[in-house]
Amino acid sequence: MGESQGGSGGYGKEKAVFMIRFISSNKHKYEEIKSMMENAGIEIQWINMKYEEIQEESIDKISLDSANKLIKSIGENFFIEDSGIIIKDLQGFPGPYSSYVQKTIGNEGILKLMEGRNREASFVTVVTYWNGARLHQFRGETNGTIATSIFEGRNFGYDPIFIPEGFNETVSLIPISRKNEISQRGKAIRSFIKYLKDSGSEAKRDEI
Ligand code: ITT
Repeated sequence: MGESQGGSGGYGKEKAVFMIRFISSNKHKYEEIKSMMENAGIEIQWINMKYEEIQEESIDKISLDSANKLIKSIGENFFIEDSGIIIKDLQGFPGPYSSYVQKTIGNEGILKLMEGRNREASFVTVVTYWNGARLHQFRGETNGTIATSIFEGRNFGYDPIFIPEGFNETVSLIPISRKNEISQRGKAIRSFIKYLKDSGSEAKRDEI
């Protein structure tokens, strides 16, 4: 298992009463999720590790497969999240390959591929949660367009080139609290929080 970092310290609006492990190698995801979940009174323990991902066209299926493989090694409740940017005029590319594409051709490469094309895109996040008995998935999607150049700001992945619907600037230039309100991750995490509250899961205090 990789390094882990608890979410102790100043809680958000409500005092944290429930702790869930979040498995990811991506610090930006952790920071966005931690802030949203702590505001709902749910504490996150970040397990900083890279897990295996199969090659598949569906982000939902990739996430389900990875979570299934993690159940044995993690043991107790945990969640992962998989995200991808889907560019319509590139037949959904990079989609499930978003991480690899970001590390290889990067945002510059995407802008080159976009020359002369329709710039509509959407960003998808799928959260897969193991509650100790079964897996649940929560999905969020945000539509937008690919900018014509890179706008440096908070340089998380595709944020410098993705303009959400209703905005005239890239996500990299939008305050993080505003990003959480409109982003694919924000939508998926809010459904996840609703499930935790509705199912009473967060009332069952986990041993920290
Ligand atoms: P995990 O360990 O959690 O899998 P990862 O970075 O490999 O981390 P993903 O495969 O889910 O995560 O993400 C695909 C890539 O999409 C990721 O590497 C980022 O470059 C990018 N990405 C994810 N969420 C993003 C967001 O909110 N804004 C911009 N880019 C994002």
